[in-house]
Amino acid sequence: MMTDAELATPVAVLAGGVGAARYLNGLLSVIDAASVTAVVNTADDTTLHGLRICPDLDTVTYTLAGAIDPDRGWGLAGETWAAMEALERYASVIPQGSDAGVTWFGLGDRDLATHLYRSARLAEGATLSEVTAEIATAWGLGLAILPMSDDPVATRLLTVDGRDLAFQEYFVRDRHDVAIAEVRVEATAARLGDAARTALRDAAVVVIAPSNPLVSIGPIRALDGVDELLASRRDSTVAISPIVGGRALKGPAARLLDELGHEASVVGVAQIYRSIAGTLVIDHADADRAGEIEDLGMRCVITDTVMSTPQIAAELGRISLVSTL
Ligand code: FO1
Repeated sequence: MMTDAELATPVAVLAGGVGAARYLNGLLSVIDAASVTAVVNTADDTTLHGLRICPDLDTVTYTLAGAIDPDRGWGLAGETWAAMEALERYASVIPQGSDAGVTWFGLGDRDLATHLYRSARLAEGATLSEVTAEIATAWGLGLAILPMSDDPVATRLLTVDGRDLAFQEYFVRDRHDVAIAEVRVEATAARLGDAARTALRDAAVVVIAPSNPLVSIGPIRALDGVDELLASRRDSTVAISPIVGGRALKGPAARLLDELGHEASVVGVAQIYRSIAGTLVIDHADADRAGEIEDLGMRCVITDTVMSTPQIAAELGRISLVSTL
């Protein structure tokens, strides 16, 4: 592990789910967890079975605890599904219009414990920040994992055929296999958390993780003051492109960029981030686009960004901290 003197710390990371979790895992192998704050998207959150479910927070927590299912990228490894299977009994009696008994969103038996705990604590009046910290501690984690806000925020997607979908209806139920005309972040009354604001202000480096720029990082940016704060420290803010060779490694980022009028490439990502990040990290596969990124006024760093091994993730973590020095 390198010392903080060799790498810029403390670090604040804007995070979505799987890509951010893998990046953070690499980062934690090169610097001390105590100098890392993850500010995590909560606009994918949903309430099912009366339980509050925070997919990106849980993906980050489970990944860093070494407990994530490595193939799915969400939920716990070695999971069992007895509760979901038992719910099928009620499928034939669910009244029209009821949200009860949903099984298209898979909640594993042990994962359910996290949602039970979170929901009970929220019902007692705890904030999402407090509960998230408790869950991270229970999983033995030393970094600060912060929900972007303690207030409800919801991403909604308007389909080309006129339907208005909640994020998980789009992502999981419809398997993001539907054309989108508009992404809306409902965040009117939501505030960036105080600890998150302090971390983003005081970090030596802010890293925008390789997450979906529109539906993972977009909702964090939609909170009042976030873009202004990042723009004011643009030279020490670095983004990592989640698009490699015109494709997203996971999820619908490339398709969504295209549908919403952006170029599905590292140059399209640069256009989205150029006002808030001075540096863009891209993969070797896109080296031929570096000049166009620099023409947009960003520094461009080329490395391996496909985190197929812990060593590559660690090197990406290290490079992101030296790229703004
Ligand atoms: N993703 C799926 O594709 N199918 C699921 O059934 C599913 C369940 C699920 C349960 C808990 C959780 O924390 C995440 C879950 N995810 C599931 C992943 C998740 O909803 C998405 O990957 C994110 O929201 C996108 O970042």
